[in-house]
Amino acid sequence: MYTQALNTAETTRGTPEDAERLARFQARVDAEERIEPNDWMPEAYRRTLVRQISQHAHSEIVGMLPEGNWITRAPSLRRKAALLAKVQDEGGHGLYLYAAAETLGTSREELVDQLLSGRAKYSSIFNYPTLTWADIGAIGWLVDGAAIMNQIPLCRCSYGPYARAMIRVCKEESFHQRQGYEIMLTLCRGTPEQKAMAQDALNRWWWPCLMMFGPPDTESQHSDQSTRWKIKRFSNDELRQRFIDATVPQAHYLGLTPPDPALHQDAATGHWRHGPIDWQEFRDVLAGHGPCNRERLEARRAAHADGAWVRAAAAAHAEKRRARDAALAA
Ligand code: BYC
Repeated sequence: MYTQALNTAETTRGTPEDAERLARFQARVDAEERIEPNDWMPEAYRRTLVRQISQHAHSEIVGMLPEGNWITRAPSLRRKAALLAKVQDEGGHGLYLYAAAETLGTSREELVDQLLSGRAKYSSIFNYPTLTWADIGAIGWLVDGAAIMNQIPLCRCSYGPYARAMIRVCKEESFHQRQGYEIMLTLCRGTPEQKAMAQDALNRWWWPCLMMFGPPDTESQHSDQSTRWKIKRFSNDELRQRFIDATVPQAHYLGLTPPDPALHQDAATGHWRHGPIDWQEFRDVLAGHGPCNRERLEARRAAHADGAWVRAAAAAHAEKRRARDAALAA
């Protein structure tokens, strides 16, 4: 339905009416009004949102895998319960986000198909392995910490369904970040071996976390337009800097050192300045050559195949209800 409405709008591209509609749309965005699913929107705005929201949804779903790997090996019942809840939260975030993308006229099946066929992107961070229990602490502290930094501004995104979904997601991410930091704190106050494990996890996750924010501003393709549409409120580099400024003192409190010999605090501004990021590694991971890309997609494909009977049962149930309702209405 929405797609049809949008296609009709697109066919008038270039006419004075279309220019006026575009100007009205931009004025609404500038006035901080929320754009809702039934409102007119430029096709490029719709496509940008479907791209970003679906990549975000895929990231949540694939993001369940590295941590899911440790549910059976969590060191205590309490740790296991918290990790299980966290991974379930991520599944829930994926579902909200797919639902938000569906309000833009795409179907869940289409989006899942894009992920499983390898055509869709998901966050680079989830292509790294979780080798020790400390990685679960590091993911909560750093990956969820980076996600919060990126997602709090998305609560003010111009597209209503995405912005509203982000409010609950951010509340849950904030609990995830705290539980991760608490795991790190426990390890850092433990034996020298446990502290070394925490440092090793920080060494492996630090740089990939900085890459989560996306390419440097000079290379970001979508930032300018997304900022004009108030989908993005801050640039990739601005959010990366905020994350570093918040996280370096937390690392120091743990007695850990980020693996960057060039990291230093700018005396004039107080900002922590980082050394060069290996953007070639980022490009390789995006091109499918990260340490776990293949494993992640295989796991998702297997999960999808294993769930085929659930989809078939749900479809049969829905069909039965439809037939019963039709019989009652007749
Ligand atoms: N990984 O022009 P740019 C989470 C792509 S947190 C992979 O700057 P944009 C979670 C980008 O998509 C992680 N791809 O793009 C946390 C674009 O490719 P296409 C998910 C990346 O959109 C804890 C190209 O590079 N969070 O889920 O303006 C536990 C050029 O980039 C990455 C979100 O998705 C990357 N790191 O800005 C469990 C938040 N970075 O589409 C789960 C919402 C960039 O042209 N997304 N690319 O082929 C965003 O805020 C923005 O999309 C980004 C990129 C900041 C990620």
